[in-house]
Amino acid sequence: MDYTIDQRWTDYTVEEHATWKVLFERQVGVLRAGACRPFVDALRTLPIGPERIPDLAQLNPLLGARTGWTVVAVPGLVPDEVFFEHLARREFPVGRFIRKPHQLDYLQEPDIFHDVFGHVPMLMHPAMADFMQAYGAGGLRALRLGVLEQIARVYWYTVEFGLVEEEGQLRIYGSGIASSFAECGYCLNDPVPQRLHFDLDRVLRTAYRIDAFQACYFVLGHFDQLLELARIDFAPHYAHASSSEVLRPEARLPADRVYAMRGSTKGARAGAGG
Ligand code: HBI
Ligand code: FE
Repeated sequence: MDYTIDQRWTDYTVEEHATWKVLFERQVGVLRAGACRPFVDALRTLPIGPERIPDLAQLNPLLGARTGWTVVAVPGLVPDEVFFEHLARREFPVGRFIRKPHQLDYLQEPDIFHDVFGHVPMLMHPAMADFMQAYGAGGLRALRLGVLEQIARVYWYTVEFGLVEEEGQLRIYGSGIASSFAECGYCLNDPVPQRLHFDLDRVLRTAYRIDAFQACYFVLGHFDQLLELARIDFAPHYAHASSSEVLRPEARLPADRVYAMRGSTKGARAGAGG
């Protein structure tokens, strides 16, 4: 049982399509300036628009041709093992349902807006495509090794809440940010959260919040870093993280490379406080 269901696209109501439209239009507005180029370009290429909830069957030919990924519908959250098995097969499970009008700003479970608008554009990127598959295989292994919490942090701080350097600016590629109206501005411009250069060992031991804006974002210098993560053996890194204390997201270490200037990658430096 892999939890996949029929999307039953024709069953979406007029109200549900209208919810999609509200979400889509306000998100495109905030992402025009803040999203990385691959995200924006893929969103333009894919049959994802304001007027209707996307039909997964129409996404798959393009996605498949570009990176070999497919999307499948599921009822909502699926067990970790099932989720990882899908990813390891280059299948991304998409929650079939859409949030209710009173949940526009936040809901805990991934719905079709988060999963399609947030995740699918980056699945068109070859590095993200390989990384997500490796994460699925690595997740199955992490379950056996008892280090699920650690590997989940890598997913959280890349796929869900990752930032990337682009033309000397910070840009959004994480789907948890890209599908959130308020966090798009917050992650780039607010002085409160810290933005640290991505470091695997640092990320493996950094706890995260699921119920508030992130206190810490990790920044890739380049998407090729995801290919490197897809290739390496995490085992020695798990061992290192297991022997270190877990860090709160607000924590700052001497070795952290901090992005000091708001919205800019200028001033990324090691060791600075405050
Ligand atoms: N199921 N549908 C769905 N989507 C997710 O993002 C998801 C999931 N199940 C488990 C899960 N994520 C995470 O807990 C793992 O990445 C650890
Ligand atoms: Fe997600």
